[in-house]
Amino acid sequence: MSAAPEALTAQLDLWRARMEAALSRRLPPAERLPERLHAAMRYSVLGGGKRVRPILLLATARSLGLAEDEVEAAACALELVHVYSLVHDDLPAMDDDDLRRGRPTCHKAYDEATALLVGDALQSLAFELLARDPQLPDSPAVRVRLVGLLAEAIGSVGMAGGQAIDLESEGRRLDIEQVERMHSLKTGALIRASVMMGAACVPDLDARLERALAGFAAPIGLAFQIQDDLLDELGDTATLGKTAQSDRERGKSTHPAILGIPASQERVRRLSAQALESLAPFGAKADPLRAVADWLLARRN
Ligand code: GRG
Repeated sequence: MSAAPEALTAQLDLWRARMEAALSRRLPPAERLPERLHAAMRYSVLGGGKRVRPILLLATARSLGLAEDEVEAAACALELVHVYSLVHDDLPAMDDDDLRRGRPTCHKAYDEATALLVGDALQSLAFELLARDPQLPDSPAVRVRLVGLLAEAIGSVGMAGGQAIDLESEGRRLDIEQVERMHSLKTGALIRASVMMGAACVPDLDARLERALAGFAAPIGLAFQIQDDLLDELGDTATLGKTAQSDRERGKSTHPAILGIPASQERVRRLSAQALESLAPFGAKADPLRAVADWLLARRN
């Protein structure tokens, strides 16, 4: 069902190059006042990261027959809010990390106040793009749907809420249902939005296809986070580009900590199968999404 590995690698490289250029064009130039803030925004966003969320949106768009140009600004908005969350998460008040994407974290390369402002400004820019970017479909209804989906995904009933639960539960033992609920907010909500924002760009999308995409996105979001926790446990800092074994050191409740490695890997396999089953109504049209799902769950960083 999925693309050959070389074809997929070439496609991922093309999508990443497209996103690098698209993000660079939409970020304020480093020479523009206030220069230090703009330089720190560009430092944090450009030149790294897998671009998972934009790639999920681009693959969804392809499966729905949309042109990539039409969704490029929405893909940028997703990456901007994701980078905002990483920059804030790395701060001493949260996870206190020195390394991100193989480089010093934003507050190490600049300073803590700048890192706070970088996160704030990236979040604002994301919503400005959804409201105003000329490349998005010229429909106020589509733009309002996109704003609503992204806002809900990252607020207190989405990513920020999941992060709050994660911080509150450090050093406490959660059961596996509580961990999965936390993950579905902290990571899953933005992954789900990446797919559903593609769906939102199609006016009058068939309800069966919309349900199929929602049924794909939820298990993929959870499987992605479990895979991330497995990589944290099994990977090394150089390959990951961030500090390995950090969850264990912080006493975090994760799938590997609670269930062990083999059962966590089995959970990823089951969630992945559930996600792929959900795409059945698309037939071969959803092959781009199937290929991206395979890549996400076989990744090494
Ligand atoms: C600060 C509101 C707020 C939220 C922070 C994203 C996040 C929530 C915390 C980062 C720590 C973490 C492990 C989150 C889980 C999500 C995740 C797997 C993030 C890393 O995403 P990747 O692998 O990173 O897509 P790259 O660098 O490739 O973009």
